[in-house]
Amino acid sequence: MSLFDWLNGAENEQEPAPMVDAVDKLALYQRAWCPYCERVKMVVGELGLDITECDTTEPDHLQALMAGGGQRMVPCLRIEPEPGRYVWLYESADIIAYLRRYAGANK
Ligand SMILES: N[C@@H](CCC(=O)N[C@@H](CS)C(=O)NCC(=O)O)C(=O)O
Repeated sequence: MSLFDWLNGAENEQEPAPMVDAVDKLALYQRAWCPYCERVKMVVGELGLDITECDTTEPDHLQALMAGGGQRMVPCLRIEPEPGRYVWLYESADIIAYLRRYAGANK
């Protein structure tokens, strides 16, 4: 990183999650009574996205989330940029930003 980048706070930038070209490459891990999940699901509805939802009160889904993402926290968006490779995106605000970017790129 150059001094210029460092002075501009580049060390705080996170690598953006990879974009996909189809909604079947996304899955939303969530559960009922989670306000952060509801926030994401409202945006999913607003954007008209038909995203698979995985309920983490089901043991198989919880196990997949913990094994893949490393935390049990929901919501988490599972992104499959290449067959069999998964990126797990936590944080409702980051998920919403990603979904808006996805909807803009896949009109
Ligand atoms: N900052 C996170 C907060 C998410 C959060 O706190 N989710 C709760 C459920 S509402 C959770 O999964 N907590 C951890 C746990 O239950 O193990 C976000 O905005 O997504």
